[in-house]
Amino acid sequence: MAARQALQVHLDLLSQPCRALHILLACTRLPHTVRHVALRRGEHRTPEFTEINPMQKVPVMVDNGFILTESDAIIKYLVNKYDVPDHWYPRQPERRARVDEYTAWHHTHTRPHAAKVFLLEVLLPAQTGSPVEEQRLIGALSQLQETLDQLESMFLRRQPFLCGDDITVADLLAVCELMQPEGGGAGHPAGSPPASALEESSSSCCGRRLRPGARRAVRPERPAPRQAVTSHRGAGPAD
Ligand SMILES: N[C@@H](CCC(=O)N[C@@H](CS)C(=O)NCC(=O)O)C(=O)O
Repeated sequence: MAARQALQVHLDLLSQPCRALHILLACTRLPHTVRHVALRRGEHRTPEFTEINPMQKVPVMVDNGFILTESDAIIKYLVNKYDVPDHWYPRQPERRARVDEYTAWHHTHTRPHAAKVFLLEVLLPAQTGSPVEEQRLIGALSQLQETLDQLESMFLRRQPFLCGDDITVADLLAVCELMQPEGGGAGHPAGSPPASALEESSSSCCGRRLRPGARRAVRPERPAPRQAVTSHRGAGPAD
C-alpha cells in the first residue's frame, strides 16, 4: 500500500483566506507543508499551479492526493477530518449552525466589502501608480462600515466571539479579512470598536498577536521568502 502523503497547503500570506488557514494550522498544530505561491509574481498562473487549481486562486489544500479549494471548505474539512479541539467548529448541531451562519454571511459581506476597500486604497494605487479614487473609496468605506455595524449588532451582540463564548473558524476568517484594509491607514472602519474587540479576543485565544503579522504581510517591501517550501511539524503559532 502506498504511504500516506503529508498534508500540503498552497498559500500566499498576503491573502486573507490564506492567513486564516495558516493561523488555524498553527493553532491546532496540524503537521503540514506550506508551498508558497507568490501572487505578485504570477505564480498562481503557472501551468503547475493551474493543474491543481484551474481557478488560479489560493488557498489550495492537497491531503493525500485529495485537492480542495475555497478557504471555507478547506478549513471545515480539516477540523472535521482531524482531531482538533471542538471549539473551532463545534459538532453540536446548533453551535455548528451558528458558525455556518456567519461564514455564509462572511463571503457575501465582510470579505467583499473589506477587500474592496483594500483594493481601492492600497492595491490599485500600488499597482498602477494612480492616485486613490476618492469617491469610489468613500462609497466602499461606507459599505464596510455598514457591514461592521451589522456584524456587531447581529453576531457580536453580548458575546466576545462571533459565534459564542469561544473562538471558532468564523473568527479567524473575519479577523484576517478586517486586518487587511487597516493596512491602508489609521482611523479606518476596520479599526472600529467591534473589529478591534474581536481581534483582541481572537489574538488572546491564539496565544499571539494577530495584527502585527498582517501588517507585515501587507507591506509592499516585504522580502520574498528564501525557500518556496516550509515544513511545519506541529510547531506552535509562529509569526
Ligand atoms: N473564495 C475563495 C477566494 C480565493 C481568492 O480570491 N484568493 C485570492 C487571494 S485573496 C487569489 O488567489 N487571487 C488571485 C487572482 O484572482 O488572480 C476562498 O475563500 O478561498
